[in-house]
Amino acid sequence: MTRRFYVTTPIYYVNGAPHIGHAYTSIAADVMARFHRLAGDDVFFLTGTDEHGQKVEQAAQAAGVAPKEFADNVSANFRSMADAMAISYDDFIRTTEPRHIASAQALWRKVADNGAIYLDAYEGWYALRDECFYGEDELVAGPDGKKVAPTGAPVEWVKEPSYFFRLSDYQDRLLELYEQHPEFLGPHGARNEIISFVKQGLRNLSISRTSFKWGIPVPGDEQHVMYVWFDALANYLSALGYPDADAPRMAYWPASLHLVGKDIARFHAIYWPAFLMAAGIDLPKKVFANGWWTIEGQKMSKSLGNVVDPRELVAEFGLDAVRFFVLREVPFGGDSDLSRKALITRNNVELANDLGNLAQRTLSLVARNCGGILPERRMLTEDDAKLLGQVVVLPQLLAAQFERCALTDALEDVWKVIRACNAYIDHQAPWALRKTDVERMADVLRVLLDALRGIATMLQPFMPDSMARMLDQLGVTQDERTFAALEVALPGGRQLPAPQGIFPRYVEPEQS
Ligand code: ME8
Repeated sequence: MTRRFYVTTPIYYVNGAPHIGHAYTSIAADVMARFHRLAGDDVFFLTGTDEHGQKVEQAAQAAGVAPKEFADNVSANFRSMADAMAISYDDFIRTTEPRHIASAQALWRKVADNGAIYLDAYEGWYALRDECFYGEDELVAGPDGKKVAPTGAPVEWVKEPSYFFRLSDYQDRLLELYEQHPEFLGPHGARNEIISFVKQGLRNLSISRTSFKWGIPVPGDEQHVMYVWFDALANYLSALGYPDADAPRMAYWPASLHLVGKDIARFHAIYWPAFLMAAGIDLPKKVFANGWWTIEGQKMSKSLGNVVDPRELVAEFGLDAVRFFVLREVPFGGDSDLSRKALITRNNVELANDLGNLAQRTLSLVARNCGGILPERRMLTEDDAKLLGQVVVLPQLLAAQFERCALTDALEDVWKVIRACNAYIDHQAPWALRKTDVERMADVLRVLLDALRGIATMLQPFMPDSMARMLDQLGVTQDERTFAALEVALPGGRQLPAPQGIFPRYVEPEQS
C-alpha cells in the first residue's frame, strides 16, 4: 500500500521580506518531500504565509498601506522565494484566503462546542515580536534592566477582555503524549525543554484579542479576533479542506511531520496538540525543530544590515550549492553559522572535488575509451562487489536517517560512498588499464557508472537540478530515477551524451 506523507513548513509572517532562515526550513521540508516521492510515497507538501495579527498590522501601518495589500505583496515575495529555491510545494496557503478563514472558525467552534473555551479578561505580558503571552516568572532582565521575554523580545502589559483556551486541562495528556511517543518531538534538546516547561504547569491561554482588528473574527463575537497562533496553526488543516471530512485531501491527515524552527516549538508541541485534543482530531505524528542560523557569527537583524536574501546567494553560488551547504554544514537540528568561507570550502571540496571530479573523470574515460557507450555489467571482482554493496544499501540507510530527520547524517552516508569511489578509481586506475586490459577497464568504468547512478539518485532530493543533469549524463531515463528503479541494472550499450562539468569550483573574484 502506498504510504501517505504530509509535510509542512511554518507559514511565515508577512511583516518583512524572506531571508535565508525562512529558506532553510523550506529547503529541509522540500528535501523530505522529494525523498518520500522518490521512495514511492503519496506526498502532500504545504507551505504558505501567516498574514494576520498585530505585528503584520503594524508593519503595514509603517509602510502606509492597508494590511491586505501589504500582505499580498509580501506573500508574493515569499512565494517567489520558494520558487527560486525549487521548493516543490503542493499548495501555498495564505491565512487571508476565505477557505482558511472558514476553516479556522470551524475549528474554533469545534473546540468551543467541546467546552474548552470560556470568556474572561486577560491581564498580563505580551511580546509583540514573538506574538506570545509570557508569565511573570518567565521574564528576564533586558540590557537596560527592563523586563523582556526569554527570547529578548520587549514585552508590554496587556489588559483586555479575552476568550481563553483551557490549556491547563491538557497538561497530563500532553506529558503522556511526549512519554508514549518519544518520536513526536525532536530533536532531544527541544523535547527536553518542552517537557520541563509543561511540567512546571500550564496556564490557560488567551486566544482572542479586542484591541486591534486585523484577524479572523471569533465566531459569534465579532468584537474579538482570534489570537494569531490559533489562526495560524489551523492552516495545517484548512489547506486539506477541514472541516469537510469528505474533502479528498483530508486523507493526508494526520500530518506526518511539522518542520519548524526551534523558536516556535512551543506553539507546535504544546498549543497545537492541545487544540486538536480539544477538537477531537488526531494528532500529527511528529514535530521537528531546526536550529538557528547566524551570519558570519552574528545574529541576523535589519539594524545590523546583515539580513541575507537567499536569492542573492543563489545568484552567486548556484542553487544546489546553497541547498547543499545549509543541510551539510551542521547536524540538522543544531545551530549554525553562515560564512562565505565555509560555503566556498564545502562547494570546492565536496561538490567540485569529491563528487564533480569523480563524475567528470569517469564520464570522460568512458567518452574517450568506450566511444561514450555504457559498458555491459559483467562479473564483479571482490573490490567491485564491495563498492557496489555500499551503494545498494543507501536507500535503506537513508530512509532510516530521514525517519529521524537526520538530513546531515544522510548526506554523510552518501559522502562515505563518494569517498570510497574515489579510493576505488585511484586504486583501479582505469586510465592505466586502457593499455594493459581493456576489458577490465570497461568493467571498472561500469562499476563506477553504477555507483554514480546510485549516488545521484539518492542526492536528487538535496540537489534536484544538478543531479538531474548528472543522471542525464549517466544515460538514466526519467523512469529510472526512483529509489526502486535502482534495483534494476541499466542495460549496456546506451550512448551517453558528451560529459560536462556539473559543479564548477568557486574562485573569489580578484579584489580591485
Ligand atoms: O514564526 N535560522 O513565522 P516567522 C533558522 N508565522 N530558521 C529561521 C531563522 C534563522 N535565523 N529565521 C527564521 C512564524 N527561521 C509564524 C509561524 S506556523 C503555524 C506560524 C525560520 O516568519 C524558522 O523555521 O517568524 C522559524 O520557525 C520560522 O522561520 C519563523 O518564521
